[in-house]
Amino acid sequence: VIEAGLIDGLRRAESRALARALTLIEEGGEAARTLLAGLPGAESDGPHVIGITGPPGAGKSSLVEALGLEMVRRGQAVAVLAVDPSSPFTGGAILGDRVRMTRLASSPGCFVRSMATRGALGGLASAAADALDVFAAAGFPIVMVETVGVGQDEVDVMHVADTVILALPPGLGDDVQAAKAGIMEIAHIFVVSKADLPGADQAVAHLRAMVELAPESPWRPPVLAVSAQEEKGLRELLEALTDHGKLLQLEGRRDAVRRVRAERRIRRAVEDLAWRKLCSEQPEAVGTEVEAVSRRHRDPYTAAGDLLRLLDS
Ligand SMILES: Nc1nc2c(ncn2[C@@H]2O[C@H](COP(=O)(O)OP(=O)(O)OP(=O)(O)O)[C@@H](O)[C@H]2O)c(=O)[nH]1
Ligand SMILES: [Mg+2]
Repeated sequence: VIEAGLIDGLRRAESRALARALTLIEEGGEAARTLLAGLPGAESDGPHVIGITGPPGAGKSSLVEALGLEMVRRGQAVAVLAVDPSSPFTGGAILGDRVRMTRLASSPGCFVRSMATRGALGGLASAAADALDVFAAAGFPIVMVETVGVGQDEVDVMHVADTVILALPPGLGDDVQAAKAGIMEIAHIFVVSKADLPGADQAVAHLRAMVELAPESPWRPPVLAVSAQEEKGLRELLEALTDHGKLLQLEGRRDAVRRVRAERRIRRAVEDLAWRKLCSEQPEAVGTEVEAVSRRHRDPYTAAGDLLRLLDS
């Protein structure tokens, strides 16, 4: 189902092959699965995956581009995936405008792509994880994944990252809680973005006080002030990223994270495949159970148990 030469193109990190592969991933379905099954096995540890999240307009894309350009200056190739759950109906064009990383996108060896939603089941988090397999096959040492931090879907997307940066602009004050609690918990680095604006120092102090409250752990999330516009604080942020990357290499942490991630992906695939199989092979049984549960004649767990038994036969 997939074009000859696509996998070879990916191995060589050709932009056209990458774009094509990510379109297939985005659409989901048979072609995506064929592609994923045909990707070469891991020869290295895979990329350091850096997640960047935060409220709408927090300056995430600007931060990703500034960081990416700094990495390029240091001789590293970077891939960026901007995942946008908020506009499943807009398609590519508007998204393309929002992801203004033109300087990074045109840097040699770099690749920038936005991804809206996935046609098939599985959701954004699955699509993001699948996309990372493509970037790994292309040999990128660093992949940055941007998503707006507003809901559970986005927290799920951030689970694909080794290191999560939460970007919060000054002026949020006590509304830091506006950022989803779940995202605060998975952040490894807090960035006060747009630090050239007034109120950055207070925001840093506020976040530091909050981080102090967290229980003792091998990694205490640093709080850094960064201005993408004035290119300030980027060096410190890169250092923090490197430090966190090193910590992950210690004591097989990376392997443990990888196992958790693999389990999550398989679990989602099992759920999807089982559900799809039921809907295509046993539509009447599914319909009967939906009716019974909606009328509270049955509970969903009994219904699920009965439907799963149908899969065995
Ligand atoms: N003053 C200042 N403005 C910035 C900085 N970084 C970004 N901005 C501005 O903030 C606005 C949003 O920036 P983006 O980088 O698109 O923010 P985003 O978080 O990616 O936005 P969404 O993806 O739409 O949620 C733009 O108008 C930027 O010019 C900064 O360091 N300082
Ligand atoms: Mg953005």
